[in-house]
Amino acid sequence: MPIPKTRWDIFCTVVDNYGDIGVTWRLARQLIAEHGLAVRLWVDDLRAFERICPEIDIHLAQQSQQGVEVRHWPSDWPQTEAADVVIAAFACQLPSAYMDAMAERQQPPLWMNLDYLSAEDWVTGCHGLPSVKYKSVQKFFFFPGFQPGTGGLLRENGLLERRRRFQQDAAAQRQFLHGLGVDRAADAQLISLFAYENAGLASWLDALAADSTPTHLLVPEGRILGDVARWLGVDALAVGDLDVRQALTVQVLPFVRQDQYDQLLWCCDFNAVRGEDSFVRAQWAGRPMLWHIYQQDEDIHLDKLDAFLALYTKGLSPAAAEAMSGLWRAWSAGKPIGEHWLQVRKHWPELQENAEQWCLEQGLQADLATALVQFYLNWI
Ligand code: TRH
Repeated sequence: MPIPKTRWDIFCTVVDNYGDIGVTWRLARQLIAEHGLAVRLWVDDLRAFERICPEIDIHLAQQSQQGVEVRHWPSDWPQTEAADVVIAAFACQLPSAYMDAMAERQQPPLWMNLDYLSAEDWVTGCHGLPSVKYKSVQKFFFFPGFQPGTGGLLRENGLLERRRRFQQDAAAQRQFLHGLGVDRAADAQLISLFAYENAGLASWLDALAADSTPTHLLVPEGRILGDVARWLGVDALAVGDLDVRQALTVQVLPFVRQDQYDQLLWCCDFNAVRGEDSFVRAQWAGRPMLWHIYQQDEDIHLDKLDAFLALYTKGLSPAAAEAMSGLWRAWSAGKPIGEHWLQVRKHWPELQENAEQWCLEQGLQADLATALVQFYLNWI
């Protein structure tokens, strides 16, 4: 059913890092490109936005980027008409004047909270349920997820086909990597490393350095660089630095634009990712991966980690599942992972197959943007 041309407002507060803006920026673009909607994206921190989209002018209150009307979300809220659909990303609190504007509309808008991603079972039961009400305006929970009955994952049309074509095109990969200053040795495995600070890193780098297979480790600049520098025995690292220790070549990359980051994941044999958005993108890369989960109070992130592992490893042999789970749990706890890595290497072909199979299975679900639009159509 074609969707009427509606206006959508997406609100994003950047709590920290890049996941909040990463998710909402992808969503806004997809709603426009694939569903023909008019989307405003309200962001309180344009500097974080600029890191993943360098065209952003951090001084502008309003600008158009790839069809998205990007608005700086100022502390003194301007009088604004409320949209037909309002998405508060990750439980952010809307400006009270905007809430009043929603309530004043003749036809109240559809108001949704786009929640954090979790593989836990309870998500299926809560997705789509009504939440609080403000005057006449009802808010709904919208949960992304991996299982039928959730809101699914962000996945643009044709993404998996593009990814496969790229992975089959050695010249395109070489050219892309060359653009980042990466010259991959033919026999080296390529690994990308995007993670929070992690005391377990040294043991992994020890294992990679001592390995008989050479590794080229690509590290986009960010929070893990201090641990990498310590292991290398250097004071600091900067973009472009390249150091070799035995079988391991470590190279620091610039923080690239979001689309390029996808391509980087597609090039690599193994991707260490974190948070939420890079975690999902590594799944679409169809390659074995390692997740550094975002830490939460009272260790509730560990339940999320186990819930995902239970789904992700269900197609694996018990030995491979145990190796993978051991690696992931140790990494997210900041424990040494050298031994776990060696275990995982024993099951490599199986893990590669599983990564592709998982990607295919997830690709059968409706994507998150389509699920949001469908939710709206059902609601009207
Ligand atoms: O940056 P993250 O850790 O983000 C988040 C936030 O901390 C958030 O508050 C928290 O709730 C969430 O994690 C769970 O990790 P994430 O989600 O992977 O976001 C990183 C974004 O940065 C993602 O969109 C990919 C993008 N990126 C680039 O565009 N270029 C790069 O070079 C790299 C390394 C990442």
